[in-house]
Amino acid sequence: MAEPPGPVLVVVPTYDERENLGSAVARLQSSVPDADVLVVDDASPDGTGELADQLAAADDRVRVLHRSGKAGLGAAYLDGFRHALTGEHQVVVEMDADGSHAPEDLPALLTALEDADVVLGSRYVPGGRVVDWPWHREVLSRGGNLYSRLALGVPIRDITGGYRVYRRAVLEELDLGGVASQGYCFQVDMAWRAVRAGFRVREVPITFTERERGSSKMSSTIVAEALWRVTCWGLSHRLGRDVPQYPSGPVTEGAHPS
Ligand SMILES: Nc1nc2c(ncn2[C@@H]2O[C@H](COP(=O)(O)OP(=O)(O)O)[C@@H](O)[C@H]2O)c(=O)[nH]1
Ligand SMILES: [Mg+2]
Repeated sequence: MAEPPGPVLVVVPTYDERENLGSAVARLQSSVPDADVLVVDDASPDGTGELADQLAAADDRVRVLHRSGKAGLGAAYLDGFRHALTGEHQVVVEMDADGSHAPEDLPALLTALEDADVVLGSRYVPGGRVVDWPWHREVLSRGGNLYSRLALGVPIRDITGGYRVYRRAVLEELDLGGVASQGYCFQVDMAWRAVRAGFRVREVPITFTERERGSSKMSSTIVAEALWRVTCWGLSHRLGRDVPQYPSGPVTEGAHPS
């Protein structure tokens, strides 16, 4: 792994992940020992927040942000990012707690940051894989990606994925207060904002493995929000209110203005 451009913070949103959090953190620490972890828990009824507190008490690299109730993945990440920007971390990672995002893939994502500002872990570029996902989830994911790609006109193969790495400057520059996405379309929103701001966005293959324990928080409300928002963004883009230039290919190399 090439040295990342500074200290790394991995933000892990949790809702009822008590059975998964311990092993996700342990795997992360053996894969990237220097990384710090911020668990963002939405008052999980199963006690994930208390487990996170125990992990934090036992290890300086782990900290916890407790939120008052379930308010969606987007809101949890936004709080996590704001917290990250109060510290010294130069690299901020998004990773699920359920084991779907293999911590063993993180060194490759961090290495790709050498010539990128945002690195997306991608299931749908050559070398990327999905393991054990029910067919309807894969159809939804591939359909969501195809629709987003066509609506927004971005050549990103996996814009909905939630395993990614940001340089601190990206989070500092993007207007996080203007991000209204609550559910999983938060991921599309952030990538779309980064591309429009001219940041270099790269995709790196990952293996995504369906969770073995606990249950998914995906819901029809989350799908509806994504469909609605992506359609609105695409329409305003096509109506010419918002027309960035995109190079083609799986790697989006924007020219950041600075
Ligand atoms: N803090 C917080 N975390 C959430 C929320 N919804 C989902 N998550 C977490 O986000 C990650 C991805 O959710 P998951 O249910 O596995 O989605 P799936 O992989 O698309 O089925 C997991 O770590 C969840 O615990 C939420 O409302 N708040
Ligand atoms: Mg999952």
